[in-house]
Amino acid sequence: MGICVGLQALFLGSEEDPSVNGLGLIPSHLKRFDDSDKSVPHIGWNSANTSRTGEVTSESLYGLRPDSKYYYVHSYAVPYREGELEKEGWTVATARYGGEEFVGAIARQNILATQFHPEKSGAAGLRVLKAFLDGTRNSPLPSIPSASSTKEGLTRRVIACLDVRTNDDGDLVVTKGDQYDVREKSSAATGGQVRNLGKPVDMARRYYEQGADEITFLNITSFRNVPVRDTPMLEILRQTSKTVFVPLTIGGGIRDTVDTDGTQISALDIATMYFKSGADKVSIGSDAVIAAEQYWKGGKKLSGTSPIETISKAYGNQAVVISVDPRRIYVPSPTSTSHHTIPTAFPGPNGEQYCWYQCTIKGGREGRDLDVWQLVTAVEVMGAGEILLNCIDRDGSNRGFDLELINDVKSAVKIPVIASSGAGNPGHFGEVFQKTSTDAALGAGMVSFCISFLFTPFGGSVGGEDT
Ligand code: 1PR
Repeated sequence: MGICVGLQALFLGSEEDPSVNGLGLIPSHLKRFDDSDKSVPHIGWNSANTSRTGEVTSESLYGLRPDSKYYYVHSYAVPYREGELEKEGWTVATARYGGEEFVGAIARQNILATQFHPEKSGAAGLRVLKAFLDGTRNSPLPSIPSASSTKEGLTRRVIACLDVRTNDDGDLVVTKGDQYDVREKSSAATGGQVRNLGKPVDMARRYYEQGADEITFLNITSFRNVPVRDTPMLEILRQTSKTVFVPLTIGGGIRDTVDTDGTQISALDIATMYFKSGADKVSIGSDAVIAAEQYWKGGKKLSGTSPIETISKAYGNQAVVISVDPRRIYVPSPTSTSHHTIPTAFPGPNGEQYCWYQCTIKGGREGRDLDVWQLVTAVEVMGAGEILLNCIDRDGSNRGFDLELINDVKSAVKIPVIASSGAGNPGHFGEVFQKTSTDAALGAGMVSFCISFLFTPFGGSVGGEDT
């Protein structure tokens, strides 16, 4: 059974590296998705439909269902051409992305290969793995899916985020900031303590079971005074990946580090430890800002040594997320600053009609002379695969996402963007999906209080299983 690159290796070759031949078992090549009309990589939940032309099918190939969605994360795909592979004896399930139809899964005799990740596709994906292991190639569909439930195309992801840090007793807890301030203000009993929403592994499992499309852990304070290899986040990932079968992203502290015994550990080595512990993506915040500053100061030259470049070179750009922590800076006119400004419908305290977004590092504690447009365009060139677009002004506010910021960043890059900060109710997710072209939306504060909204059919995905 081949998964993702395991499917790709069965073909003759790929545009990704024309000098490297595939095994040549299947007579076709892979090509890069066209990014003129959509984000690339293709990240998220899409179909794997053997009844491609929409005719109703009563049989399932290895547990695949036309009304289920499966998790894909790739930039190269096998274009589907009717009959080309079937005449070689292959059964093909396809998906569509923008105007392109491509091979989602393919089977012949004792071979099954999937472009999507069944191990990260929730219940729908686990069903495919079980069918393969049981040798159940064909089985009757439990119920004939309705045409509406087999809606083609990529759905938009709803991501549950857990900000994780040690509390003052040294326990690792899920916390939540209000404009990045995670300490309780309320009663004298809890005043000043780190807000404690619960245990990371338990909460991640609950979010998965209730339908989250992805889980993101942000380690908002690097774990001091412990050897890197004992970092509690590694154990959290190992435990979480035993019960959560959707993609896991880990951020916080992905940087070149000096261990407690003085040894140098590279960002790539830290990322490798996280990947080996169960992470699918790593998120880089502060060091991405530093690398982008050097990129612009150095005349847009790549150093080849930034964490973004080294990790995406080793693991692919789809494994690297850039977490952006911007805050609004109001200006009376675009000529008031050299930074990339936008007109805003929400004037500043002195009636300013324009603003720019200042990048920050260290969890918002330090503002930098770099704007979000400079950051996201630089990291895209360095090989980042996705942008996690937070917003300090909206963080924990329950006032909804900063739609102006999201649209501005979406116009600047081709890689997927995750809208983040401000979600206070399900309607905010509907609003960001309807008023921006964001590829995904993330919630932290509200998700910990009412995740069941994930089943609200507002265009967000319903995870690997239609409910
Ligand atoms: O700089 O590479 O070590 O990464 C640090 C990471 O930790 C960054 O991703 C940074 O955003 C995050 N971080 C650092 N300090 C805080 C804090 O809150 N004091 N979290 C923090 C920032 C961003 C999201 C947040 C969303 C959704 N929080 O995690 O949850 O804004 O908010 P919502 O509750 O409104 O939905 P590095």
